[in-house]
Amino acid sequence: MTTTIATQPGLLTILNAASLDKDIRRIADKVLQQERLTQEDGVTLFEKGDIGVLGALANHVRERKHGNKTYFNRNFHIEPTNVCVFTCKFCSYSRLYKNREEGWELSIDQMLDIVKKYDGQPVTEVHIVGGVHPKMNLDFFIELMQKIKAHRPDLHVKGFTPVELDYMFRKAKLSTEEGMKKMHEAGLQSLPGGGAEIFHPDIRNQICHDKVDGDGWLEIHRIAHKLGMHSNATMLYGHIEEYWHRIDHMERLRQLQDETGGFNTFIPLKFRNKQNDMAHIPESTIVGDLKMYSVARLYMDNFPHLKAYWPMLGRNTAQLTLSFGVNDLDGTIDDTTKIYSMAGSEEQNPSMNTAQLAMLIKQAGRIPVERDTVYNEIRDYGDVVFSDEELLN
Ligand code: V47
Ligand code: SF4
Repeated sequence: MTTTIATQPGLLTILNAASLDKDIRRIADKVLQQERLTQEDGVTLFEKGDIGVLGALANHVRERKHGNKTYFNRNFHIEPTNVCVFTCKFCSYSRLYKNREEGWELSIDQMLDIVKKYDGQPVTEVHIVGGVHPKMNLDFFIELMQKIKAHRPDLHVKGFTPVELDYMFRKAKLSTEEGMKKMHEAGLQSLPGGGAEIFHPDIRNQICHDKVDGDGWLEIHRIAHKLGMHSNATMLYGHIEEYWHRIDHMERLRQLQDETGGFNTFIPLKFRNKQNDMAHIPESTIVGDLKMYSVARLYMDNFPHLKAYWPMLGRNTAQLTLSFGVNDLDGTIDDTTKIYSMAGSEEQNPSMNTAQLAMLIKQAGRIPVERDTVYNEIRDYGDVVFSDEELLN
């Protein structure tokens, strides 16, 4: 095989092993030559690639793009409601509209109080995520964003998935373009990656048939990108989908990214099976998770960043992902997101202060770098020594 760029000695040893499958060797060569992988290559990586080869290749690409840096940002979440008109089978979080007594819904003032709790603290982003409540309409969220921006103009507002946006725009009888423009003007700056699940209708119709479909999800991100907004993309993996559904999902995202360049980050989300209608499905193994991250890094060649959400994976697996393609960790300060703890996330109290998160990254041999939502670097923590007090708080 030809290797024209500098490769780590460990990677070369692995790739030169006589026992290496010939298809994997061919795909590895493409990775080293920075050639795009086909969908068939992607499925082959899942089916035939062992964890050592996939990890070494993904790490090679990760270090080629980002060296040793691992990004994190300081954000907090607002969850306006857990009431939801939709019936996704994997969801442990939503309470159906008809069972409202079990649900919560926050007023605009209550949500502003959450924002005010962070006054004077160096957070850079608020992530608004929740269920789809029929009474929380476009005007309600426009008012919320205007008030957040009036209170704290420098706070980046990342919020609302295409699931919520599609519902709001339809109710307001607006086209997606008109609706997105209004949200953007009111202060919405980026879209998070949620609601993507698995795009292919064979799977989507079984796990979340009643919310926006794959094409609708992609169209809302396309329009957001055309308005100059950035966004993330997720994939809910490890349930009833097959490998080719994962590749199909990543292919649709890769094509949209070729068109717009508006995605920052890809976030594979591990399906957790507590308290939902898919509880009978076993969760993926740690090896399965690390293979997922590795293939994502290799296949999504036009996505700059690959993010792991540590409260869902647990701290130890999150550290491991940093050697399997991941260059960004999410879930920093005071992250009380209920959507995951209810689904059986590894961390029942998913909060880490900056020192603890930076230390977790350092212990994995990487350099922690604080970023803002669009990956401007704020501070390199490589040489920072934390006190015991900072680490214990
Ligand atoms: O779309 C729901 C997932 C997502 C379960 O963009 C579950 O920075 C696992 O997308 N097991 C919403 N996952 C959250 C999300 C997100 C999270 C962190 C950062 C960003 C970002 C986006 O949560 C849903 C769904 O895929 N989810 N139930 C479950 N049982
Ligand atoms: Fe509603 Fe989101 Fe849960 Fe689906 S995943 S039921 S859209 S809160």
